[in-house]
Amino acid sequence: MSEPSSSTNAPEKKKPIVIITIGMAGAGKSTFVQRINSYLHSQNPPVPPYILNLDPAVTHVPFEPNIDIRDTVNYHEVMKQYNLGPNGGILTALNLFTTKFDEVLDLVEKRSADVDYIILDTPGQIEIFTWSASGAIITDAVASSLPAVVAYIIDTPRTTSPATFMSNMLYACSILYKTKLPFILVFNKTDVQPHEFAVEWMQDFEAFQAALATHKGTTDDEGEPTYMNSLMNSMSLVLDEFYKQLKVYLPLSNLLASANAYSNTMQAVGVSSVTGAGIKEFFEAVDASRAEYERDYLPELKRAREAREKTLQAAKEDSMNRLMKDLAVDREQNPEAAAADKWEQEDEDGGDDDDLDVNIIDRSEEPWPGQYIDITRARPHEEEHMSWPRPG
Ligand SMILES: Nc1nc2c(ncn2[C@@H]2O[C@H](COP(=O)(O)OP(=O)(O)OP(=O)(O)O)[C@@H](O)[C@H]2O)c(=O)[nH]1
Ligand SMILES: [Mg+2]
Repeated sequence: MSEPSSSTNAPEKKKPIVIITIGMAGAGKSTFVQRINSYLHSQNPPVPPYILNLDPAVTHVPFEPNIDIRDTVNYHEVMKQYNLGPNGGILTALNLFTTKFDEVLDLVEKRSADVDYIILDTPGQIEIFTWSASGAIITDAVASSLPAVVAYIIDTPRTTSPATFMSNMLYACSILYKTKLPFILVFNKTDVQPHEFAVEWMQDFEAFQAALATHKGTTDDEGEPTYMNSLMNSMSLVLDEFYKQLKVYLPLSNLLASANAYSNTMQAVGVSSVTGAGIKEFFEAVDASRAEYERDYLPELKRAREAREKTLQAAKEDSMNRLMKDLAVDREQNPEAAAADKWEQEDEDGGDDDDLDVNIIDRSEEPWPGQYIDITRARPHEEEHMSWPRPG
């Protein structure tokens, strides 16, 4: 009855896509987040993103985060209270924050009608996010409710040596396989060092082999190839498989039209967070990732959920069967005790099954210590300034 355009507009609003920035310390993650933030604000009309800062130890972030881990957990207090060093402190702060991540997700989901991009800036020490339980919980929680993509930030000037380049790519490879999310290799700082060498190495296996051969340290004093050389050669064969899925975004967008046609898991783009070069291409890669998330990640997620539910159901049935068997054996062995066990009959008129049901329901309704960790109540401390994130 009403105009079709107005009635279809609202349901057609795409879900926002979550950009998870990950990268080695100092690769330029925060500067990159600032750059994409200002790029999105400068669009016509502006599309302000929703930003989460997950680095508890940072003293200054070059953007205004909508949710900031530092509002929730005081990193210095955590270090003091738990007697931890800087990395343990960051990890524990992230763990504490993760216990309340459901509330964060609620806030994010509430805003998803108004925003197109949600950006996560992660702690400087890459392994704290990529190899901790909290990092995995946050990534999975986000990716199971919204489309998500990993932006792997690479410090291009620092990866010009073949060995460093390969270690960085192996790390990228491990994160890709761990998260299984669409992946964008963001070669940052191209104002200092253009990333063409990296594209060549990824696309031309022989070019990388040639670079390896001339690299110092790959031959010993007598000119014989070292152990390092043969290790790097075999590693580069592994990476060649990883690169096969690569699509490279060049600033010549007419090249992209044909490239978009084939399926891929990984994209590469060169940017400068300082000058803003390549940011447009980065967003083209993000848009392509949304389709990939829906095509590859979502069905896999559904399959995993169904499998988990089946396993849970089977485990429940199994433990119930074992409980019933144990009860039967118990009664057989102690007929007197079973007869004297009047509690059941007094308490409940129904059969055994009903009695068990009542117990389960009672337990689940009662709040019990392991059910929910309230960090503010669990460790009351006057100096612990934990407050809850303010919606932006
Ligand atoms: N020339 C140049 N410098 C950059 C670029 N991006 C970041 N930087 C510099 O790299 C340094 C580190 O940048 P950050 O954004 O703090 O890096 P980060 O990855 O967030 O660092 P941590 O969170 O501490 O690991 C800063 O001095 C930035 O100015 C870039 O595109 N070009
Ligand atoms: Mg940072």
